[in-house]
Amino acid sequence: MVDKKRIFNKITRDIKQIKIQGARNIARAALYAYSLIQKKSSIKKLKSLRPTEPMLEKVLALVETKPYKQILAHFNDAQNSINKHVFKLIKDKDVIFTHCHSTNVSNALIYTKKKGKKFEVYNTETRPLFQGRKTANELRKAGIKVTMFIDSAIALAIEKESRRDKIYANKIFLGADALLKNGIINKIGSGLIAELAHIHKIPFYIVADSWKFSKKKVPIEQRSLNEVWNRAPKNIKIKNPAFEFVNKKYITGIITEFGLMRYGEFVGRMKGKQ
Ligand code: RUB
Repeated sequence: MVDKKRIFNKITRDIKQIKIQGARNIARAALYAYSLIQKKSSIKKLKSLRPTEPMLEKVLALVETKPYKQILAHFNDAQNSINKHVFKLIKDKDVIFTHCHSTNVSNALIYTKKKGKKFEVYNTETRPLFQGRKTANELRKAGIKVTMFIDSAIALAIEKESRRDKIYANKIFLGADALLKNGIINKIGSGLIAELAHIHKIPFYIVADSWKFSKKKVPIEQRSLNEVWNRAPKNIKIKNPAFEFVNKKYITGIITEFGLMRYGEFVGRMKGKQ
């Protein structure tokens, strides 16, 4: 029991401190944590850790009615299906742009590489917590060529006009924390990327497990100011939103375990669920 409590507490700490990050990893870890201490108070605690995570909520609601193994199986089943649909979309010589770290995106890119497609990836470092390094490392280990940009260089990575060497991303794949009726929520910076993609006519795809869908209002998590500037002078105001909303009008398509769809089509399919 003591050990279970210790592991439970470590998981909650790691989620809070973003050592365990990304909607899918958070939901999976929370499912495991709950399996250790199956109490109502565990659900309450786990849900409170990251407020912008419908998948976390969904999994913690399912634990009341479905067996652990059945819920767990969904993560890989959905990912395997997503991988195959992303594979179809990627062509040789593509330059794929991504932001932050999304397991749904990374796994699909690694699968596509393993299946023999020749493409490269541009990504952003993702301040203040640098999740872009995790993405770059994972992809590099899988043999994918990665070029990482500082966040303020997003335009250089995706605007044709800015690049003298005529190399720029020709497809954008972002993950999502929440899939809503009118658009998605993902890491801060995603809105800017979406607008640039729209202006420069670069296909902009969301790659996400459908369990991230929510009909509820999803709050945007505001994180500690110390992440931005540790011991900043007292009279400077700092904002540190973790996520932002991206309107569906910018989304070329969404790839879930149900395949590639227009965003409205996906929402139609989810009607009646949750
Ligand atoms: C991670 C992030 C990811 C989504 C999707 O933010 O915005 O794009 O969570 O990830 P943070 P996944 O690092 O603050 O958790 O595909 O892994 O579910």
